[in-house]
Amino acid sequence: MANLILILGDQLSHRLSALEGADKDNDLVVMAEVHSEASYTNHHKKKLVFIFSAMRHFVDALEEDGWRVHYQRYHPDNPAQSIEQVIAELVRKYQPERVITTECGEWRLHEQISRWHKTLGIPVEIRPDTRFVCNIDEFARWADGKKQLRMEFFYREMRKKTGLLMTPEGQPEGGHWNFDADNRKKWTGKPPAPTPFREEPDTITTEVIELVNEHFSEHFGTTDDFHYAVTTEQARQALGHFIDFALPCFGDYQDAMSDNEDWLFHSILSPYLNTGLLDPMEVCEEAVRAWHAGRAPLNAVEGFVRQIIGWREFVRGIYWLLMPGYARENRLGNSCELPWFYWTGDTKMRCMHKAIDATARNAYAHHIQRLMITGNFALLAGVKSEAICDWYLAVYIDAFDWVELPNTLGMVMHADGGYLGSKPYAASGKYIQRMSDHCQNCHYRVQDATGDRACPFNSLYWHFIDRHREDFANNPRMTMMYRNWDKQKPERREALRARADWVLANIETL
Ligand code: FAD
Ligand code: DLZ
Repeated sequence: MANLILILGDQLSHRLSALEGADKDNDLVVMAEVHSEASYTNHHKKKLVFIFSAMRHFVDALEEDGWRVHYQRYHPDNPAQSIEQVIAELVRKYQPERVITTECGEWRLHEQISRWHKTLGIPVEIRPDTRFVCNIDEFARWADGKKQLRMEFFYREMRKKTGLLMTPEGQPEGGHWNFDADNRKKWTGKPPAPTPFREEPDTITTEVIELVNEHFSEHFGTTDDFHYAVTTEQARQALGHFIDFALPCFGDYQDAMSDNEDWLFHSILSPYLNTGLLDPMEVCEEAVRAWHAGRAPLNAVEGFVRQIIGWREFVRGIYWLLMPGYARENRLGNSCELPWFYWTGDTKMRCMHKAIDATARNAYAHHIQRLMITGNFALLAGVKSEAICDWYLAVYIDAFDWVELPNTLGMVMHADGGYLGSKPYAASGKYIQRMSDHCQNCHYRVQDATGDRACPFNSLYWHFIDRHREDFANNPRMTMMYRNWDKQKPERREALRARADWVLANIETL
């Protein structure tokens, strides 16, 4: 045999670089469901179903296409329980010339694979992951010499590089790079939010659901009502569904939250993008086509494209630029344990309950819930970075280290000292009230900052500002917050501190 071609569970693309130029008659594609990948975090049960089912469907498609595939289905008694053990077994059995693979999405596994030439005595060729618009070296060149990295400037480079939403003269369509100012509307039920795309489980998915329920019953969440796409064809239908029904309002309600709607106008495409079922350029081009056809406004399409060729590429660049040290950053010195209600949703804070409950049911919460509800609370309470990062890695169907870590540690927790974001997204209950209808159904009173029923976000917000004066007082984007804090009467500041101390001491009871 010539080569082993290793394809990981988040590399399910027929155009994967590892497959380029391969010899279908002699090379062997290797894919494996293994305990080590299924258990490095407390993966949501729906994430396990999604990955295993998508892997199984992908193998069927490869075989139909004439590839020879070695596929290991999960069983707790399999002798090989890690990717490395699977490869080691096959190296012994077939003595291939080399292992070919595509850059993986996580430092942990990347380190292991990079050592296989020593540990397994086999040459390993790691090819660049061409599923991204910007490769790792290109990002490093862009970042070189910059003190702070700003997504907005990186995004403009990606717009120029891809030509997306650019005029023939090289100018941004509509005369602006960014239409975010138009994208901050509160949603009050109209227009109605579309029902999300649904794919009912087929035989393969049903089998996997049984497997996950049997062997991963202790994992977070539920397999009930699994309806995600598990093939490229289905994921393309999900993309079409988004373009037809949600994209037109995506921009307007991008920052909105609702007590009654889990998905609002979001695309729910991240699981497919992150596993290779969809290609980012294909997705953006489809959205731009909708704009050209007059089926979606520019603020929506630009906002959507920015998330994908801007934020998504930017966080990946930062991950590979700064790992492995990045994962250990905790610059705000946080020491609070993750409150248990992050796992149960059992809290009287309505917004937190709603975000965590949706997460447990769907393995999904939209960006603003992740950033401004569960993330904001962890930031204000000073939860340990490692603990909150591990939570985000576990609970979402789209969570992979390269994208989860910079979003959580950098964007939410500001634990990297502001490398990713120029200021922390700290916000009081007022923001949640402005962007949602949660507060009107909450046990706590959003208009109060002190007293037994005061919204915990309010006093925690001021506590955060107060305790991090040294970190932020000189940040020009935070000047106003310090001015507001300083101009409050000393008794008021004491009362806010006391309420926040109580909240922190009794966090499990909130
Ligand atoms: P939409 O709102 O429809 O956005 C369209 C696409 O843009 C998404 O599918 C996604 O691919 C991309 N995108 C949007 N925002 C970001 C972003 N900040 N970073 C990277 N890509 C982005 N996204 C993940 O894919 N995996 C994660 O593990 C993840 N963890 C997160 C953790 C925290 C604390 C926060 C604040 C954000 C995280 N995000 C993560 C980013 C974002 O919340 C999700 O990509 C988005 O909610 C996915 O839902 P959607 O497909 O409906 O997105
Ligand atoms: C997430 C995941 C899970 C749950 N299981 C597997 C698996 O059994 N086999 C596999 O090849 N990949 C799996 N994955 C995806 C990997 O964890 C992912 O490739 C790495 O974290 C790098 O992003």
